[in-house]
Amino acid sequence: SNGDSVVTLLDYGAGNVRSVRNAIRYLGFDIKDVQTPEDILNANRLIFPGVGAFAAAMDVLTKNGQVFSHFLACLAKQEYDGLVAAFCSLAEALSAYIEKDRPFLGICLGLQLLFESSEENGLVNGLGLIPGVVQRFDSSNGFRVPHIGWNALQIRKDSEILDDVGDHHVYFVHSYRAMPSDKNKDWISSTCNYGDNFIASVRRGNVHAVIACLDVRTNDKGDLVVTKGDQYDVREHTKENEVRNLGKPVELAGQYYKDGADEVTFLNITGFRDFPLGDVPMLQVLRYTSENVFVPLTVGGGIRDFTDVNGRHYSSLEVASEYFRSGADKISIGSDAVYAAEEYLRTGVKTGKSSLEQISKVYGNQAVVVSIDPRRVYVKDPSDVEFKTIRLTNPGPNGEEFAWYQCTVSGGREGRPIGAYELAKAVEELGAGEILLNCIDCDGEDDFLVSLDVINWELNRQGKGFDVDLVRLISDAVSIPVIASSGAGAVEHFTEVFSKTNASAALAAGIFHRKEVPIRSVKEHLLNEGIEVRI
Ligand code: 1PR
Repeated sequence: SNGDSVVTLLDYGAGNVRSVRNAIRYLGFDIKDVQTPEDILNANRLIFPGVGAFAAAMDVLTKNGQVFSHFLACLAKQEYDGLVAAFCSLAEALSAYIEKDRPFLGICLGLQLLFESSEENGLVNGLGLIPGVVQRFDSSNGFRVPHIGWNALQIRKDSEILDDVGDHHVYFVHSYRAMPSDKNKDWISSTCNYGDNFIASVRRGNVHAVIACLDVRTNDKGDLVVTKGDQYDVREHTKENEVRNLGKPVELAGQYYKDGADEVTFLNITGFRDFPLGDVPMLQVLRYTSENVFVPLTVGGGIRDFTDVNGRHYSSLEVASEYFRSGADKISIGSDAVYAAEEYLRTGVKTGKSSLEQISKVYGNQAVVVSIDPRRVYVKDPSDVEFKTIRLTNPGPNGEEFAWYQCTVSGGREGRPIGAYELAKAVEELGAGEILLNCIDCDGEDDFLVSLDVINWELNRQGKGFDVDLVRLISDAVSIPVIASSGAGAVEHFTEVFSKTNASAALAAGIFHRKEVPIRSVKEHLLNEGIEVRI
């Protein structure tokens, strides 16, 4: 019922795809046929066994697949994703689906259509996702065309889908192929030699990342330390009430890099009240870390316009530039993105002046992460609130079946009148390239010695896994990558979030700092569970 046993099949009626249907059923899956572009957007996994000619296939794909009655039905049911799909073609839905890095298998023409164009029927544009032109084999060198028969693949990069193919021999029947080039080399997973070395398979994306996060702040002695909160409270529950000190930022980042972290994130958690450019140690942490850590480094905290005590004004772009100059690959905006999204939703105008818009304009979307710090608000009836609610897997303390996720600023101190769903969609439009999705309810360790209140303890989600309801809501709402964060307590939690949601990466802090679970174990577990990771 949750779609886990279903494979969506894009059969546009041009040929025989029975063997593909049989194979899917043999593997124990049910088949859902694509009827509308919306079926593509809603698929959990999609197979496109292209058969026939390039031009005819593109013709079908680019026609508007929707009928007016479907549009009216969506309108009546207030299914707005359906409304969007009503205006898009199968080709647009397919491109959006693949660009979102959702599970996709294209076979034969289903692969060729991803290229820029094909010469099969004169020059016809393809979906343009992979650089290159599909051309006819050159028969002048003595090789018969079409190329028909079994041939061996030369594996170019790990592609587990080919591992079980006997001796890497597969059967070909085709006259057209795309050739490897500098522009598409990152895509190629295998080639085959038939007169020339053509592209036999491509593979990209859908590799999940594990990110180590270091929340950094100055402790009461003035040292910059890695700390970790419980639901964002970073002070020890002792008489001294000190800031929890879990180590030195540069050392820990280096350690996590060696342990196999795919990315490292620093969050300067008091940046909202301090001025980051005055925080020279933080910039030094970045400089030293980037000398030895060769995975992407993200830094967040305090990215906003600021006027110092001498009246000198610094723009958020200057703050971000200094972070980039010091070694950051991406910057992350928290509070300021909430204000920008609120204003955008209120006025409907993109002013271009927010930190988010300015930084993404100069450094590119891929360099701008928006960090969301939502808190769950239980409601009995979705119509009680103006924000997007979800039906909860685990009901609330008073049996509430719904919740919305309220965005906060200043490290969770202030709740704002905007939900995580509304924020995510707005910041995507304003230029965010990625979303770091925290959840205050799930953050940190479940310290039940402190919370002796039994009901609270039972409801406590800390260390019990990512908030799958929330991650699913947001990762389905936007087409930029979403990093799931908060609540990881065991290796299984990573598998859960990757298998049940469209998160591209998962971030954890506490379990790594407390040395409960090494990063390597997380990645080995994911690999054993069939989830692709970089080892
Ligand atoms: O608002 O632009 O100055 O950015 C401040 C940044 O600092 C935001 O990204 C915000 O998330 C972060 N932040 C502020 N206060 C805290 C705090 O903990 N008191 N930390 C804080 C956020 C949350 C996660 C954490 C995960 C995983 N930390 O990043 O690492 O919840 O933890 P877990 O695996 O132990 O559950 P601005």
